[in-house]
Amino acid sequence: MTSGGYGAAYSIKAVSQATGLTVETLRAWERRYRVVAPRRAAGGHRLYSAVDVERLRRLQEVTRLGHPIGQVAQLADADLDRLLAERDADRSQGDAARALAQRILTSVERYRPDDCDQAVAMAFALLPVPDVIRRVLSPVLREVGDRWHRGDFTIAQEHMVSSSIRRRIGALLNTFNGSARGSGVVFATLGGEQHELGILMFAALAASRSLRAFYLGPDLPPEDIADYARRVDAAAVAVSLVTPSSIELSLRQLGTLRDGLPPEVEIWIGGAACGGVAPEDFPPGSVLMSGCADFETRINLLVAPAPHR
Ligand code: B12
Repeated sequence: MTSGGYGAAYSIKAVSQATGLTVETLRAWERRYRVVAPRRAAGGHRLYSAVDVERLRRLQEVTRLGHPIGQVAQLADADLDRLLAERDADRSQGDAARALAQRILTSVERYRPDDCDQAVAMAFALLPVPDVIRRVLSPVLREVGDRWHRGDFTIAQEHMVSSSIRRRIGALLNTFNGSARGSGVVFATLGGEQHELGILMFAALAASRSLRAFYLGPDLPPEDIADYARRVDAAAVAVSLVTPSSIELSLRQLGTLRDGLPPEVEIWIGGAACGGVAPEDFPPGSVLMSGCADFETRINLLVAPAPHR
C-alpha cells in the first residue's frame, strides 16, 4: 500500500500516539507488509501523511478484531471498512439481544405469556439462530433458573418461558425441515434426562443450516433412538447430558446407543454434565462438543458438498 497526499506530516511518535500502535509495530508493519510508505525527512526520519495515519488506524482496529495483519495488510480501505462495519452490526445485534432477553424476563415477572411468546418470536425474526441461542435464550434460561432457585420465580413461571421457547422452536423446525436437503441428525435426550431445551436449540440451529433435524424430545430409551436413527438413515445422533446425578446412567445408555447404531454414525454429545466425564469413558465414535462453535463446525462438515473424485 502506498501513502497518500503530501499535506501535514507526522512523526512516528505522533502516529504511535494517534493510532495506539507501538513504534516497533509501525516499523515492523512497514518493513514486512508495506502497509504505508512514509516519506523521509532530510535527517532520515519518517514523515507520515494524514492518509497514512487513517490507514494505520483502520488496520489497528481490524487487527484488534482478531484478523492477522498478514491477511489484511493488502486490503483496500473499503474492505477494511466493511470488516469494521460488521463489528458495529455485531455490537448493535448485542444490544438488540440484551433488550429482547430483558423483555422476556419482564414478561415472566409480570405473568404475561403473550408478551413472552412475542418477544421469543421477535428474537428469532431479528437475529441469526446462533445469536438467539447464545445471546438471548441461554442467558434468559440461566437467569430464570437462578431466580427460581432463590425463590423469586415459581415453577409455573419457569414453565411459562420454557413452553414458549419450545413452541417457537417446534414451529421453526417444521418450517426449516420443509426445505431441508440431504443428511439428517436425530436429536434427543437419554432416559432420565428431562432437560430438553439445550438439545432443542441445537436442533433448530441444525435445521437453520439446511440439515434435516429429527427432534424426538427428552427421556428416550437408547434402543429407540438407535432404531429411529437407522430407519431415517441419520448421519449423526445428538444427545444432551445436563443432570450430573444421571451421568452414570447416561454413560451406560450411550453404550447401548452405540451398539445399536451403524459404526459410521457419530454420536454428538454436549451439555454441562459432560465436563465431569473423562473423554475415554464415552463410547467410540462420540464427538464431544462444548458449545455453538463446535456444533457449527460439525454441521458445516455434514452439509459441505462431497469432494470431486
Ligand atoms: C428448566 C430446568 C429444568 C426443567 C427442564 C424443562 C425442560 N423442558 O427442559 C425441569 C423442571 C424438568 C428440571 C428438572 C430438574 N433439574 Co433442572 N434446571 C432447569 C434450568 C432452570 C434451565 C435449564 C435449561 O434449559 N437451560 C438452558 C439450556 C439451553 O442450557 P443447557 O441445558 O445447560 O444447555 C447449554 C449447554 O449445556 C450446551 N448444551 C446442552 N446440550 C447440548 C447438546 C449439544 C449437542 C451441544 C453441542 C451443546 C449442548 O448448550 C446449551 C446452550 O449454552 C436449570 C438452571 C440453569 N440455570 O440452567 C436447572 C438445572 C439444570 N436443573 C438442575 C437439577 C438438579 C434438576 C433436577 C435434578 C431437580 C430435581 N431435584 O428434581 C431435575 C432433573 C430432572 C432430570 N432427571 O432430568 C440443576 C443441574 C445440577 C447441576 N448442574 O449441578 C440446574 C443447573 C439447577 C441448579 N442450579 O441446581 N430442570
